[in-house]
Amino acid sequence: MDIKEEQEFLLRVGDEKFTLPYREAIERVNKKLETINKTYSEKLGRTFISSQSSRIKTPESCLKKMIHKGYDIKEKEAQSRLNDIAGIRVICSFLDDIYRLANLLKEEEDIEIIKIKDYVKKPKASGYQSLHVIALVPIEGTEKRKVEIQIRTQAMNFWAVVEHHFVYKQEDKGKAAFEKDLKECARQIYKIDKKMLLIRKRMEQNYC
Ligand code: 0O2
Repeated sequence: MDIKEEQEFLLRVGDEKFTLPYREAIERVNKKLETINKTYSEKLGRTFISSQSSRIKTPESCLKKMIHKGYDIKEKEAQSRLNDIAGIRVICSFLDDIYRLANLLKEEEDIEIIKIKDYVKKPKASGYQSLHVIALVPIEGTEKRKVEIQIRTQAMNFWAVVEHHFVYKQEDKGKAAFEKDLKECARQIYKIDKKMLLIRKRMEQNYC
């Protein structure tokens, strides 16, 4: 491990020069999401996006991922390899809203969807469910940056936040004791999400 190389990487990736373009890309997508939410909440007669939040990945977290993936510890390598330096999380109430939103993002002309990871149809081994949309977003000049938009239901988010804190980010072996129960909870959450969607559809037929 080259400590000097790592320290330099941490400084560069934490520098405003590196992070500013990502902030611009996030701002651009956030604005799009706000417009989409306004239009579709009116159209659907209910809240479309319950909440949205964003973050820039910390230099330490970037470094950890680069080492884990075996990438060269270089700022340019981080920019081209890491999809989630800029991350936006969008929470919807219903399963079908996840795909509705992904399709709406595909229709946006100035952003290019480069990858979709469907952990709703195919959850991760942990039980993690979410739809990840990776978009290439233009910023000033000819520059572009990747933004990972994680779209999930409120129920999926409840699971993911708890699991992220107590298991996903933990290194100790003790976490194995919770994995089975968490997987079972993730399965129950999927069932509940499907049931809530059916109930909503029945209610819509009833009232509309
Ligand atoms: P953090 O701290 O949340 O930022 P890729 O190069 O895109 O193929 P990557 O990024 O490992 O490889 O892809 P993946 O597996 O889709 O994971 C991206 C992000 O999804 C993770 O970022 C987490 O935010 C989330 N995630 C993935 N798996 C799990 C899981 O099992 N549990 C929870 N709670 N979240 C998960 P980071 O950088 O790993 O972490």
